[in-house]
Amino acid sequence: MIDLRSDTITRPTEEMRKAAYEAEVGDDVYGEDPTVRRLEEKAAEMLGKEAALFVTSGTQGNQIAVLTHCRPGNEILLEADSHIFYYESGAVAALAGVQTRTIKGENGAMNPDDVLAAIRAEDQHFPETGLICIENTHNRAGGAIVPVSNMRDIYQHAQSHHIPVHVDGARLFNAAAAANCSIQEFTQYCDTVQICLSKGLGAPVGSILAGSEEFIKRARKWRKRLGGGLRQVGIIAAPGLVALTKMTERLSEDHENARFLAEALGEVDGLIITNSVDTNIVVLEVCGLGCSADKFVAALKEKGVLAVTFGPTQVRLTTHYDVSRAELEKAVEAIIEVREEIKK
Ligand code: TLP
Repeated sequence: MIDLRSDTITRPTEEMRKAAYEAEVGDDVYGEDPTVRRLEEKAAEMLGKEAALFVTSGTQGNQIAVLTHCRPGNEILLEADSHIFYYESGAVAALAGVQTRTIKGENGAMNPDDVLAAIRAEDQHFPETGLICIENTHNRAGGAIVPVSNMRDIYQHAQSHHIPVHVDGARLFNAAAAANCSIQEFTQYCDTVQICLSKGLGAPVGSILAGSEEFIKRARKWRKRLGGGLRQVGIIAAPGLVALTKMTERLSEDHENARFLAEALGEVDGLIITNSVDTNIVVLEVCGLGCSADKFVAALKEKGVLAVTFGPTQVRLTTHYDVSRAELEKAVEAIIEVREEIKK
């Protein structure tokens, strides 16, 4: 199978497996796991923040951020198609007791003026705006990069109202690689950031939440409350360290591969690429074939290619280090065959 469902599906590299095997461990709830400590220190340094926390998943990192920044009854501002709003099972309502106010962005980027206008004034009728969330790269916008200038403008508005900014940076290293800049260009314009080790960076498990010392101290408590305080967890932090230190440099290969897919498929009659293909995601519109995304994805599976539906007639293809150019060439052939069969 050629698996283009997500960059989450990668299996750990040999180096990661070896690092897991050899990891020096201790009880991390006692703060005694040296590998976790190294990972957290390295992540904080790379992200330009005082401290970092190793968490089990991107969702857990985002939820801990919301729980730590907000109080029940707060309102959070976030993009209308953001992962926290769209794909986290309503967790911010269920866990943090906050309400969401969504802002429709363009290519995943909220207009800073819209964000400013949505910040609540002091009034007993209104919820307090507790947090602004930015997603970069933006998944449902097809891996689009939210520009540094956009983050800067939102951050300035937020600061002038004393509202924290959290970045869901599950794929922020993809943004930095594609924009050819340091990740700190982006993270300078947020208070906290969550990055995933288990997406493009290929680790089997884990995310990082970074912010100030004081924030991470409180976040650690929320992680414990959620049952995320783990013990000899160096065994999974070790592959995470490999991900962070060895896998960021190669992300542009995934981006080139996504462009290859987009160019090859963009020429096929009846298929439209709807995203800007900034990074490792290609979104295919199949309505021109008169079929649903479900039908298209099922037919593609018969040909040995896995993709996910991304809307009623949209299909997402994601490149990652476990898929080669040769496999992508085969995937293009399979997609063309499926198109021909559906057209008949
Ligand atoms: N995204 C997954 C699915 O949940 C949709 C994927 O295959 O793309 N933030 C962003 C921007 C994400 O794309 C994801 C995962 C997460 C957070 C959550 O990460 P995990 O899966 O580790 O909880």
